[in-house]
Amino acid sequence: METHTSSPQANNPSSQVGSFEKHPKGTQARILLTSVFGPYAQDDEFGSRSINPMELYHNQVTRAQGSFSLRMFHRSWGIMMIQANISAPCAVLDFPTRDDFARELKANQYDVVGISAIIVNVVKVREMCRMTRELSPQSVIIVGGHVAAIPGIEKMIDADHIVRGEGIAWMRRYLGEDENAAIRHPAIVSGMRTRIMGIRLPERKGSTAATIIPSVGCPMGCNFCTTSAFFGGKGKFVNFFETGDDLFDVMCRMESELKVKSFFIMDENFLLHRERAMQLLKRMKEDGKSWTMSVFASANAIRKYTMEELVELGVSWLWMGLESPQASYTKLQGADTRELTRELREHGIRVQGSTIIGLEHHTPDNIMAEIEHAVSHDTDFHQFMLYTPVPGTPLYQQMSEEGRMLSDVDYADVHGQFKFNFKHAAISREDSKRFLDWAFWRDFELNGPSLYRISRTLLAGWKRYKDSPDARVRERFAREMGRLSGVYSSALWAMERKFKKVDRKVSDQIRALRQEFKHESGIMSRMLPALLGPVLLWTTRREERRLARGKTYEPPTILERSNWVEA
Ligand code: B12
Ligand code: SF4
Repeated sequence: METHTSSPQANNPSSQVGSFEKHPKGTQARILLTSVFGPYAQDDEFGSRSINPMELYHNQVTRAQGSFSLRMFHRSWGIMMIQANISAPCAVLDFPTRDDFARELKANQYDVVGISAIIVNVVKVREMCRMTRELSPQSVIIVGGHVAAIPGIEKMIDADHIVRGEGIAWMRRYLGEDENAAIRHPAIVSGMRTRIMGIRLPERKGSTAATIIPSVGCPMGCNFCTTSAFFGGKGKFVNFFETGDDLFDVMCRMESELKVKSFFIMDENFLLHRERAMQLLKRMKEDGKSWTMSVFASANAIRKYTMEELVELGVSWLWMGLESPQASYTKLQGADTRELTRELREHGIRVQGSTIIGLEHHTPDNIMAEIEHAVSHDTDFHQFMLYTPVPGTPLYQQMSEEGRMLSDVDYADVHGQFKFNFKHAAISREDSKRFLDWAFWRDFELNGPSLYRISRTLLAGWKRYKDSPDARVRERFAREMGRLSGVYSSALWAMERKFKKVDRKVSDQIRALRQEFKHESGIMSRMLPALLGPVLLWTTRREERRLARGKTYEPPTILERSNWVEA
């Protein structure tokens, strides 16, 4: 594994609080790796917050879209990666309840209990350390993940090791294994229990993308970015798969193990590494792979590619930081993000924009115009986040030095979806939430449900590429159209009716798109809306009533063992 770092730990991307000693049992040690306990989408004394559910879209992207919000859970990939790369007997416990965690501790004599968490969940970590000391006193407690960046964390929780940064190398070292051995990528289904318009989508093998994690960190080093800071900051990151060939091999393995052709590439700035991406494309072409990829990339990285290259690579969903038109981030320099978004969508690439509310130059007078500008990108999805100084980042350091951090804000509320945790020059804490909520609402009001928008982008891509001379590209769009056109048309049928009374303009736009789908679809897909449309309209209305009654969703508890021998 290569570490792109020139930090004091030149060949040691992770650091820790406390002294380092290998575990005496080495690879014979029995290990439990766990995420923090739920339930999550509720307000409680352990730091759960109803506004902060364990859902990507509903938490920070489509949360104002009611029954049209995309609901979905993702596993805790960090501990899955660690489990796949150690040879000790290991159990991963994902999304336990407190009872599940207690039961697992009592049922097995664990030598090591590893807890993975982010900053908002620090109180849960404290409770889990307490429970481990009580129920499994022989266990060494190791805490890793972003929570480790909290200043003074060692005094807040009772753990033996607190690991900052990359955890695979650290854990291998701790168990006396070769920390530089090649990374084994686990088979990860990217999402589960997907729900939209009041129905849960069937989970057939191959129907959901596989997650691939090529690297952690990002060398761009934006001042607020915790992922970049946690893995070394500006100029640094940790690569798990160095070359396009390495990535191609992993993807081929996932294709056959999980029966997928679609990949969610969990790399903060995948397109930045052009050489690797182009080498991957070369291999894809040689082997006739018609894959689909969802990637994160900054505008400056996207600009390194032609639209044709992106389409040939199979990029079909792209998460791009828009931040603000006034922002001076290097990643945005020279980019007309509105024009770029339009172009990407015309080529069938769904764009998820990300905008920051409460940057330094924002004032009550200019913020509405900035939100309007963000919304005018008409992206397929839009994430809004408060400007948030998070421990470990350059921004946090700067705000602390300027004495602007608010000392009485609970870490459980530092997630960017509530209120400022610092003193802003012009916007009050209360107003920060109002502006944030308004941004979500405005995007929904103006651009309609994201489901409508992604249907439109798919259709644009299909019309452009259905006769493409490149068979791989043709096949990809035909596959997506074949799989989705009937379902999308049915959803559009229901949406059109749903919006008739609320917003006539949006309803008419949806209708026009539905007609286009009808024109482009096969006979089955043309007939489906008459049957499925009314069902979706009914489930949508039922879901609305449920949500109004306060219904929330929680991920299932999952336990997976590897190299296991019963004690
Ligand atoms: C997937 C994801 C989620 C999933 C959560 C899935 C889950 N099961 O927890 C969802 C979408 C639900 C989610 C929600 C939230 N998330 Co989130 N999420 C991510 C994301 C995109 C990927 C995480 C990942 O798998 N990375 C790849 C793995 C390999 O890296 P890793 O997890 O960091 O693990 C490595 C090390 O940290 C370490 N490690 C991790 N655990 C352990 C344990 C031990 C024992 C050891 C030794 C080492 C170790 O080793 C691993 C391998 O190197 C990251 C961004 C990112 N790129 O990392 C944000 C991120 C982790 N999320 C973040 C935040 C803030 C949130 C939310 C608060 C939402 C929000 N408003 O943004 C909520 C919280 C929900 C809740 N109630 O807890 C922040 C964390 C900030 C911080 N400093 O704490 C991140 C970094 C995004 C960001 N840049 O702001 N998230
Ligand atoms: S480009 Fe994105 S991932 Fe990279 S440092 Fe900036 S915000 Fe973080």
